[in-house]
Amino acid sequence: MFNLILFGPPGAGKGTQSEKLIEQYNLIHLSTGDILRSEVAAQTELGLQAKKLMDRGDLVPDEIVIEMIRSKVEAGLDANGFIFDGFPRTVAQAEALDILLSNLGISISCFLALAVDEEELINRLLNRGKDSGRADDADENIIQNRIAEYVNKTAPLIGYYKGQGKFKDVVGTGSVDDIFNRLCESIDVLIN
Ligand code: B4P
Repeated sequence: MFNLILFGPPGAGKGTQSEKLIEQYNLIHLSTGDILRSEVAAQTELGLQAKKLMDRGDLVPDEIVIEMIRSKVEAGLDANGFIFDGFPRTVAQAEALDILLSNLGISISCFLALAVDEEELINRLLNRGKDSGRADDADENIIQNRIAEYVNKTAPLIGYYKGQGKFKDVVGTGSVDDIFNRLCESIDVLIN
């Protein structure tokens, strides 16, 4: 299996690029943001709990997202591989993912990090907020909180995956197609 973590700060384009990568490489897309938003839309107990945190731009507790991912991975083991989009977001999530995958006899193949500067991130998210209906895109203070959560809790994953020799950074600015081509170049080196 080829198992990719697509990493980056909020608004880096993880969701945008994952949509294209799953087509190109026939992978299963696992976005914890999308899964959480579908729980919110279905008004499940988990969704109601998560909504308050997401609307403020805070991370949802590790135990919740780890359990969500566990069931999706176990259900998708006959696929070519997975793209993890927005997960892991803390070192505890990364450690839990390593244990989950190793118990299933698989592992992360690479960790591609989209690099985008803060001004561009804020512009993209405010822009999406105009018509997405997402409360976490509507207000610059909430976006700043999401970026702070990223810096404090998520960015340490770069060191974690560098330690495993799986880290590769990719310029995340420019056209969607240019960024996609850069990601494909990094992936093709690994799978060919
Ligand atoms: P996510 O849904 O993961 O969202 P994201 O970080 O906002 O976005 P992404 O990087 O995917 O950006 P996108 O492609 O959409 O998380 C939302 C919330 O869920 C979190 O704040 C947290 O509360 C919770 N959550 C999720 N996972 C969690 C976890 N593991 N643990 C705890 N909590 C968790 O792109 C953004 C915008 O930029 C779009 O409008 C897009 O069109 C635009 N764009 C993309 N590429 C562009 C380009 N090249 N040029 C210009 N614009 C571009």
